[in-house]
Amino acid sequence: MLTIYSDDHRLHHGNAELIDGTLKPCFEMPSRADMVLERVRKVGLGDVAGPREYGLEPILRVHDAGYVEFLETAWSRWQATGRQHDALPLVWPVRDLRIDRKPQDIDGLMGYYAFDAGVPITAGTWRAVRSSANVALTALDEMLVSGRSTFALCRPPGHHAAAAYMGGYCYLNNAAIAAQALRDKGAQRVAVLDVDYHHGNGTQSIFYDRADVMFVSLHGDPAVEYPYFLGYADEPGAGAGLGYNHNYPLAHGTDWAVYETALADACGKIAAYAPDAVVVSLGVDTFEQDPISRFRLKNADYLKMGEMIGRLGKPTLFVMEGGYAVEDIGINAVNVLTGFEEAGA
Ligand code: 6XA
Ligand code: ZN
Repeated sequence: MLTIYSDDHRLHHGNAELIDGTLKPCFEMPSRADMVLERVRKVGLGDVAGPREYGLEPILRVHDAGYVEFLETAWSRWQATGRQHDALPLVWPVRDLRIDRKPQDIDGLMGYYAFDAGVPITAGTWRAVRSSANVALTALDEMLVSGRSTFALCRPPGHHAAAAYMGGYCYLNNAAIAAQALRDKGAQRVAVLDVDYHHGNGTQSIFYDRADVMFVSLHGDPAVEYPYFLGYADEPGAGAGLGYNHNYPLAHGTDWAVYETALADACGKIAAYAPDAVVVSLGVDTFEQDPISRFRLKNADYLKMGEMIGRLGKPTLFVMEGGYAVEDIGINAVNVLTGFEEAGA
C-alpha cells in the first residue's frame, strides 16, 4: 500500500495543552508520525511519497472562509501582540453569549474559532495543517489513479475540526476534505468510517444534513468521554441526511469482543449504503495502553479491524487521526493496513 507523508508535520509542535487541570506537554507530538513512518518502512508496506500542493480550493469546499483566514493569520496576529509562545484559546461563546459578534482581536478570535484548549497555534501550525490536508488529497488522487487503497499519514489530525472551528488537536478536517474531494471528482456516495477512540464531531457536523456522505463512528461514550457534546446514538442525521449518520458510543473498558460486534454492525451499514469509496479516520487511541483513552484493544486486534474493513471490498483511503501510545502507534496503525491488505482489498 502506498503511503503519502511529509516532514512538514514537524512544523507543528505545540508546547503544552490544558489537560487534567494543568498544562502538560502536548500528547499530539511529531514523534507520533515518525513512529508510524518507521513501521511502514520496517514491514515494507509499500512506497512512501510526498504530497502535491492543492491550494485552498478543496479546503474551502469543507471549511468556512473566515475560519481558514483565521488559521492562516492567527500566528502573525498573536505575535503582533508581542507574544512569542504558543497561542491558546481561553474563552468560548457558549449558550446565550454573543456568537453573532465576531471579536476583533486575536484572543477573542481564538475562542470564537475553537471549542477547547487542545489546539495550540504555533509559528508553523498553518504550514503543517496545510501539508496534512495535501497529504490526504494526494493519497486520494493516488487511490483514484491506481484503483488501489492508500494511506495518508496525516499529522496534525483532523476529525474534530468542523466547518468553522478547531479543537482536540485538529485544525483542518483532512478526512472530510478528502471525502468532499471524492464527491467532486465523481463519486456518488462516500462513507466515512471513524475508528478513532474519540467521536469525530467535526466530520459528523460537516456532513450531518447530507445523504451523499455517510458518517459512521465508533468511540468512547460522550456521556463520559471527550468531546462530550456530540457522538450519542440518537444523532441520525438531519434533513436529506436523515439516516446517514451512525454513532456507536461504547463504554470505558471496551475490548475487542465488544468492539468487533459494533464494527460488524457499522460495516453492515456501510455495505448497505454501497458507497463508491470509503474514507477511514484511522485513530489507534483505542489501544489498551493509550495514555488518554479507556478502551482495551490489543496489538493483534488491529489486524482484525483491518480485515473487517477490507472485507467491504471498497477502494479505501486511510487517514491518520489519533493515537498517543507512541511506542505502539506504528504497530497498531500498520496492523490495520496489513490486515486490510490480507483481506484481499
Ligand atoms: C482532550 C482530548 C483530545 C482528544 C484528541 C483525539 N484534550 N481525538 O485524539 O481523536
Ligand atoms: Zn482520538
